[in-house]
Amino acid sequence: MSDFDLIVRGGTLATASETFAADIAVRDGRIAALGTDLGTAARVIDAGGLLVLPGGVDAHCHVEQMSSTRIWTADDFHSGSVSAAFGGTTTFLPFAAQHRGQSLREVVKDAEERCAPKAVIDYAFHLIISDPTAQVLGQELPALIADGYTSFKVYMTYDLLKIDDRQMLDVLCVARENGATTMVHAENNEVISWISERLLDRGYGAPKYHAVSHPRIAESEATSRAIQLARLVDARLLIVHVSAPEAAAAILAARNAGLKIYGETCPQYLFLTAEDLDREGMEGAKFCCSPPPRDKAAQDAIWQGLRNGTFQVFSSDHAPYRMDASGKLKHGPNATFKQLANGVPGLELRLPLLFSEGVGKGRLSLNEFVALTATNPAKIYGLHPRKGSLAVGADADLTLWDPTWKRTITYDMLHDNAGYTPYEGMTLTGWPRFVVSRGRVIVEDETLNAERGSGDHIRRAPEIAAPGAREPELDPARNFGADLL
Ligand code: DUC
Ligand code: ZN
Ligand code: ZN
Repeated sequence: MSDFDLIVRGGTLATASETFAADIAVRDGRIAALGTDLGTAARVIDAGGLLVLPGGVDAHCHVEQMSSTRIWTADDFHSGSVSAAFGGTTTFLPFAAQHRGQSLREVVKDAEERCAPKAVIDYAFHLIISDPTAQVLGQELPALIADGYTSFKVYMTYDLLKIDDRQMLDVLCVARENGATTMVHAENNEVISWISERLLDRGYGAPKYHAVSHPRIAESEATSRAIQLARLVDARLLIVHVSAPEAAAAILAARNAGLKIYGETCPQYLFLTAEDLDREGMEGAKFCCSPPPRDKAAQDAIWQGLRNGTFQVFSSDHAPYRMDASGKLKHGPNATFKQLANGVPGLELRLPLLFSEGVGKGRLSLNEFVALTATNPAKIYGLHPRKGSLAVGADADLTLWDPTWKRTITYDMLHDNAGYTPYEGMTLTGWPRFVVSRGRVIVEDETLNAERGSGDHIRRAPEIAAPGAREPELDPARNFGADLL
């Protein structure tokens, strides 16, 4: 009889704050001991030369979700979670999306029933609120928050999803009073639709005009407005998928002013530019997402934001649509930019991209990488310390990372259903060798070993803050934006 189920021996452990050599022992799906000479185990993994990281937490992905224009994402909860696992992510937070007229409770039930039999990694759901009726605000939302649905996204753009400022204030107040976090897609809808109409009137419908119709000013104006609305009612707000330097600056200023404002960015804003939308024919449609990728200088500003405390969370915003009539080209092979489903895939490459180009190229420390991709999202969304940490008692969710493994990305090596990757041809150094979810080795030798439905729904609890309570400690040593002085 062994002491433990699993020992990971001889690796270098990295958390959001420390890097040290230790073995990890696992029992009943949890980390049972950290140290050396821990005893015997049913299975021992030699992690010599590998980094042992908390499994990634992807806090923003659209999986088995129908868009407001009734296009389903290419991934269901099986393919999406498999793809995430191969990329070193062991927990994801997809959306249970409300379309206007729907009951939130039914939306949640539907998402859960779809996900439970399919997911191979653990999960929790954010809500999307597009119809904040009196019934939703007064009854459904408070009840769902009490049941652990403690985060929700709202949109300031997209005709069928957007809420106005008054509705936003209502949602922020319900979030504050019930201990939840609001996430916002911040782009000015009037600016986008005004430019779009003028472009289309003049016959400019190619994919590249998607970027023209979503200018930086639309993003920064909405970001600043959202921050002021949250400030007015003292609510916690996270700005998702930030691409514009001016929006990043507004977030940083708000954080330095002590507001409960958080920021998220994504791979597409580090590795793609608006020029990608200008590829031959409809190729550019593969890169159409909102907000759109900007330019090289904006990429640099987003990297800076990852270092200086503007962004706490690095998510994929995985929104996979195939390049056919089921997805991006629902409106035909010559669809205008306004008719294209918005989104790019990214669940599987989120960690390898940030590790290779961030840690590998000296832009981020290993500990910052762990904080951005696992620990901070777990803390902000109420999953910590169970997820996002390497502590005794935490779930044994581990990614055993080979920092020297060099591979060139081709779509064939990935496991999602999008049919393409925007990152085709990039060579990255640093990939996961083993992925462990609650003590189960689910990826090994580039092979999946996980049953459909073996992922668990991780229940969260609302955070009822006492008056004057502090926000989660993410990195107390950080001097936000000191590099800008
Ligand atoms: N924009 C969104 O708001 N959601 C999904 C993907 C995208 O591009
Ligand atoms: Zn969005
Ligand atoms: Zn999104």
